[in-house]
Amino acid sequence: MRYAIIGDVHSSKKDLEDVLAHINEQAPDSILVGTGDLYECIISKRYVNDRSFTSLEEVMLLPDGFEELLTFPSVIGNQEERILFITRTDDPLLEKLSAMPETMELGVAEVIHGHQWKWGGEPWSLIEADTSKNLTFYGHSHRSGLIRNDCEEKIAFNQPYDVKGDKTLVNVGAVVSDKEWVLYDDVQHTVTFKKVK
Ligand SMILES: [Mn+2]
Repeated sequence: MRYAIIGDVHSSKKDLEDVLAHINEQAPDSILVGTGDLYECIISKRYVNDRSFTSLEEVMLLPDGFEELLTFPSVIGNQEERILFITRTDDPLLEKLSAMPETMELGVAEVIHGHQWKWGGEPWSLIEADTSKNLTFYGHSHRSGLIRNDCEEKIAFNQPYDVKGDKTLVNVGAVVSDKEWVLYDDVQHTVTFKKVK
């Protein structure tokens, strides 16, 4: 089975349309899976404790037709968590957000947004990942990357990387601005980083 893994869309409809068209062209048989932060919360995290809101339009970017593109399952990101934290409404979209799981299993692999882990330093990067599988897909930093056995490797696009056996972390990059995604083949045990030209 092949999976097209995408995330950090941040409500960018145009970038998502371009990535979905690219996936449809390069791997039409693949199953779409999201790594979270599909939506952009427009309330800064500095103000989350100040007040709550009663409509989603006040707290998030929702371009016309964007929601219709989100036909695939996704784990929850920090943007969705913030939207949930500050909004009180019976809008069914809020219910959809609250049903997004923290992790998803793809056979032997796992998908998580990654904000739950320890990040920091300069440049800001992943310090420690708490994983339960040998192969984990995540996002959050908007930086495509591959960490095998705690060693970060320089990646090239369109080149399959073997992910069998080793403890592997795959950052699938961001749809917003970068138009990046990852193709995971669980029969060949490979991941291929992809980017819309
Ligand atoms: Mn994030």
